Amino acid sequence: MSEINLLESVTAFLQRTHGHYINGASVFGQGNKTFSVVNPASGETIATVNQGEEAEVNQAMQAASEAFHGVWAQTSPLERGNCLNRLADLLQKNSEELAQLESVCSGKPIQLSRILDVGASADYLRYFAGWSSKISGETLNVSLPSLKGEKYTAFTRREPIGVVVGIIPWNFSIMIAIWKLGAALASGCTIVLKPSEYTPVTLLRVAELAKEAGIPDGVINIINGSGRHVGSSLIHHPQCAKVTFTGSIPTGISVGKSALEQGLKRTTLELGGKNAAAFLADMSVEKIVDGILEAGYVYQGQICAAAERFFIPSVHMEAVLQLLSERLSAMKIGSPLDESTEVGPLANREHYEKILSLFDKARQEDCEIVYGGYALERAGFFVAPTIVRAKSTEDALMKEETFGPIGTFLSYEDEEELIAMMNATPFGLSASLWTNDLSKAMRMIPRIEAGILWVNMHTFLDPAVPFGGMKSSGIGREFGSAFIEHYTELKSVMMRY
Ligand code: TXE
Repeated sequence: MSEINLLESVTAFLQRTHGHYINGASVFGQGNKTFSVVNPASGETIATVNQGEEAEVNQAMQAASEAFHGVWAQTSPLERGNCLNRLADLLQKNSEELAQLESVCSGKPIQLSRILDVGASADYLRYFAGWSSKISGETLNVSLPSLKGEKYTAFTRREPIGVVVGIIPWNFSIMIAIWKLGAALASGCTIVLKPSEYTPVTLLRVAELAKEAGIPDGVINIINGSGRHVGSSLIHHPQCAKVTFTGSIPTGISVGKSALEQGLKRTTLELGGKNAAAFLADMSVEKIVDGILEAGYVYQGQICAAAERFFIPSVHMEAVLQLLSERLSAMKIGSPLDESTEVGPLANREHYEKILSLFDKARQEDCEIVYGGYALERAGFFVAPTIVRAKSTEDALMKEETFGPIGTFLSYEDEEELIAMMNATPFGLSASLWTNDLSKAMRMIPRIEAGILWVNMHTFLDPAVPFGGMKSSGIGREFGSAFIEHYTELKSVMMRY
C-alpha cells in the first residue's frame, strides 16, 4: 500500500505562522524567537512556531482567570456539557484532518491517530460532558448538642478549583490534552495548555474548533514554548490553581515540587513507569506472543501504560522468544501515512538518540539482544523493534523506562517469584496478567502494585475507568468519577437555625 495524500487543509495549516491561542484568538508572541516542528518520518521541518514568553503567559493566565470568574462561572453545568459535546462533534467532523496532523507531527501510524487521537478523544469529551451536570456535594447529619432547641445542618459543595495549567507530552498531543481539558471544563475550571515543544500545532487546530463549538473565549488557552521557561512560568503564575501534568518521571517530580512550593498548588501527575506483563504457564506460546505484541509494541512502545518488562514461565521462554522474533521481523515498518504501516519512527531525534543509547547500555551489561537493537538505515528516526533477554531485575533495561519498542524479558519458576519480580520497581502505573485461570488471577490481583491492572489485555483505557499511578508513577487519577476530587475543592457549610 502507498501513502495517503495529505489533505489540502493539512498542508495549508502547517504552512501558517503558528504561535499561541489566547482569549479566543491566534496570537503570535511579542518575542521573535521561533522553533521548528520536525516530521520524525523524514527528519524535515514541517512547521515553525513562535516561542512564548512572559508576556504571553501573563495574557493567557489573565484571560483564563477572567473567564473562570466571569463567563464560565455564569454558564450552567448543562451548557458546559453541551459545549464539550459540540466540540466532540467537530472533532469527528474534522477527524481526517486532525489525524493527519497528528501523524505527520508525531510519527504515529495514521490508523492509530484516527482511532485514538481523534476517535477516542471525542468519546472522552462526551463522557466528561455527562459529568458536568452531575458534580455535587452531600447533605450531612450533624450531631452537635441542642441546648435551647436550636438545630443544625451541614452540606458540602464541590467548587471548581480555578485556572488549571495542563502540561502535555508529545505521544498523544490531542488525546492527553482532551483528557485534561474535558475534566477541567466539566468541573467549571478554565485551562491553559502547554503542548510539548515537539508537537505544538495540533492543539492550535483543536482550539479553533473549540471556538466554533461555542466554548467562550478565555476558557481554553494554549501557550507554546519550552518546558523550562513557559511551563515553569505557568506553574509559578499566581493565577494558576492546579497543575495537571503527563510526562517523564524526573520532569513530573520537578513540576510537582515547584507546584507545592508555590503555595500548595494542587497537582495531578501522570508519569511513566516500568510496567510489567506477566504470562502464566497455562497460556499457549501463540497467545503469549499475541499478548506481548499488544502490550509492548503498539506505537513503537511510546505509550506510558505500555509494558516494558515481560515475565515468561521458563518452560515457554525459548519458544516465545523465537516466535516473537519471527512476528517482529514480519511487521511492516514504514511511513506513518501508509495505512498498512505497523511500525513507524520514534517521535523525535532526542528520543531516538536515547533509545540508541539504551541499546548500548544493554550490550555493555551483557544482556542478550535477541532481536533488533539497531537503527534502521533510512531517513527519519526509525529503530528496529527489539527483544532483550535480561539477567536479573537489576539490569538497567529492567529498571529504566525506555518508552520505546524494547521488550525486556525474564523467565520465572513459580508465582511467588513472579510477584516479587513484578513489584521489584519503584514505579506502579500499569500491569497485566495473562491466564485462563481466573481464580489464580483473582488471588494475585491484590498483590500487584499498579494503578491499573489488566487481565488478558493491556493498554486499553476507558473514560469510565480511573487511570493513574501508584508509587513513583504519579499522584491522582484521571477519568471515572475519580477526576472530580482533583478538579474541585470540597467546601463544607454548617448552619444553625
Ligand atoms: O518529556 P518531559 P520529554 C518520557 C520518554 C522520553 C522522556 C523525555 O521516556 O524519552 O520522557 O521526553 C514540559 N516545567 N516520556 O522531554 O520533559 C515539556 O515542555 C514545566 C514519557 O518530552 O516530561 C512537555 O510539554 N513543564 C511520557 C512536558 O513537560 C516542563 C510522555 C513533557 O516533557 C518542564 C512523553 C518544567 N521544568 C515522554 N520541563 C508519558 N509518561 O506519557 C519540561 N516540561
